Parts: sequence; structure tokens; C-alpha cells
Amino acid sequence: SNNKIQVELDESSGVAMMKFKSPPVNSLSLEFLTEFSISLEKLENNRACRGVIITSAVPKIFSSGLDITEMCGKSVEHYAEFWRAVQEMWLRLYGSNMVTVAAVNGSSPAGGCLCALSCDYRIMAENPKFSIGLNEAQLGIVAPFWFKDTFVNVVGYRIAERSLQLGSLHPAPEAHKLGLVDELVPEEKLMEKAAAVMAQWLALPDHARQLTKSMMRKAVLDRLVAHREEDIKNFVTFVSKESIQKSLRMYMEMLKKRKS
Ligand code: CO8
Repeated sequence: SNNKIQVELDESSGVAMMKFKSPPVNSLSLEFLTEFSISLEKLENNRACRGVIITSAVPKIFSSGLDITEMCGKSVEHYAEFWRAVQEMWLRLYGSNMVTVAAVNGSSPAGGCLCALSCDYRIMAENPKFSIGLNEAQLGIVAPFWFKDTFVNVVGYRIAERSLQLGSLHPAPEAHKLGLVDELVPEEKLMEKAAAVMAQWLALPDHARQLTKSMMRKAVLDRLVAHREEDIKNFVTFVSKESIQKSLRMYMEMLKKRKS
């Protein structure tokens, strides 16, 4: 099949493995995001599933973030549809009742970082060549308030403020120091560690853990739900600006030129 995301549920442990498999860089296209949300919804509704480990099947890359081509030279209707799909993915992942563990086995800029930040726990391969962060400012665009809220809830205000303004991509060891990822492990130990962490979280009764998670995240989730249409309008207006289109085109050209 041409699925962009592989999902395998181990019924005995109640843990699903979700692997991003959309080469070359697991960019979050409209199709990818739609499949991601549907996969999460299916697992959420499956009583046999209590936890999800999210990782990548593409070597060296977790996810390159939002697919920039979805934000370049498209119609207003397309931008709106795309943005609704980004919101949907985040609402499902950040608001999931399941235990979510990100096993970050490669670079994870922008939207890729958001996916990891939305999980309950982050383990990253201890390779300084892999970096993670919300680098939107480097593209001449601004991280939406709910990306920012998610980031602040993980690393705290000061670190988020500096990192967002600079559009920093933090190499794994630095990301760990900042608390952006919870743990570093050698790459070959990543999946084993993720399974161990998952078992630890699943040892608790679901009900108490779920209510606690909801208590911690509800305010931030509700803020997007309450302003969802306005947020779409803002995105469409922002991304339709010629100056923003130009920034995005220049960034894509830079990516291509940078190639050796
Ligand atoms: N979208 C679309 N195409 C991409 C993206 C992307 N995010 N990232 C890479 N590609 C393409 C490259 O252009 C390249 O295409 P081609 O083969 O045709 O030249 C191909 O994928 C492979 O990329 P690289 O050669 O660069 O692969 P490397 O292994 O050398 O590097 C990286 C992988 C590290 C992932 C690198 O590609 C990279 O840094 N990509 C850019 C990542 C990035 O900055 N993403 C930010 C996206 S914006 C976002 O997620 C949030 C926006 C919030 C909206 C704000 C309101 C407007």
C-alpha cells in the first residue's frame, strides 16, 4: 500500500507503534496530516490500545515539519483546508487519552518538533547531528500561539521566548539540557527505552492518569478550539501575503542550494 504512516498494535501490551514513512523527509503534507489524524482516531477508539510510540521509518529524519509546498502558490481554499488539518492533528495528539511517547530518531524541525512536544514523553537519539526546535522565525514566519503554548508547557517561558525568537534548532545534547527532550539514548537503544518508558506510564490506572493529563492540557486545547476559525483566517491572510510567499520560496531555494 502507499500509506505514509505505519501503525502496528500489539494487543498483549496495548501499545501501538506508529512509524512515519513518507520519504524523503516525512514532511507533513495535507495527505500525511489526514492519515495521521485518522490513525490517531482509530487507536483512540480502540479499547485494546492504551499507548502509542511515535517514531520514523526514514533514516536520520523524524519529520521535517509542515510541507512547505502546501503553503506556496496555492489557493486560499487550499491554505484553509491545510491549516484545519494541522489543527486537527494537534488537537488529537495533544488531547489524546492514550500515553504518547515520541522516539525521536532524527532531525525534527518546526511541525516535527510540535509532534514531539505534543507527546507525554520524548526520548531522542543521542546524535549531535540531529536537531529539534521551532525554527519558524528562520523562515520569516511566526509560530502560531498554540505551537508556542505547547512549547512553553514543556520548557518554560524564558527558554521558549529565546528559542522562538532565534528560531533555534537545538542539537540533541542541547535539547536535552533545555528539557526539550526528556532523555537521550544511543540510537540502537531507542525503541527498547521507549517500550520501557511506556510500560512505566501504563503501570498506572488509565482513569487517574487521563484526568490528570486533561487537567494539565485543557486550557491550552480549549484556547484553540474557541478560536479555531479565527486561527485559520489568520493563517490564510498571513501566508497569502506576497512578502511571506517570497520568504518561503527563498527558504526552499536555500534548502536546494545547500545540497552538496
Ligand atoms: N517541506 C517541503 N519540502 C521539504 C521540506 C519541507 N518542510 N523539508 C525538506 N524538503 C525537501 C527538500 O527541498 C528536498 O527536496 P528536493 O529533493 O526536491 O531538493 C528534499 O525534501 C530533501 O531535503 P534535504 O535535501 O534538505 O534533506 P536533508 O536530509 O539534507 O535534510 C532536513 C533534512 C534537516 C529535514 C532539511 O530538509 C530541512 O531542514 N528542512 C526544512 C525544515 C523546516 O524548516 N521546516 C519548517 C516547515 S514550517 C512548519 O513546520 C511550521 C509552520 C507554521 C506556520 C506558521 C504560519 C505561516
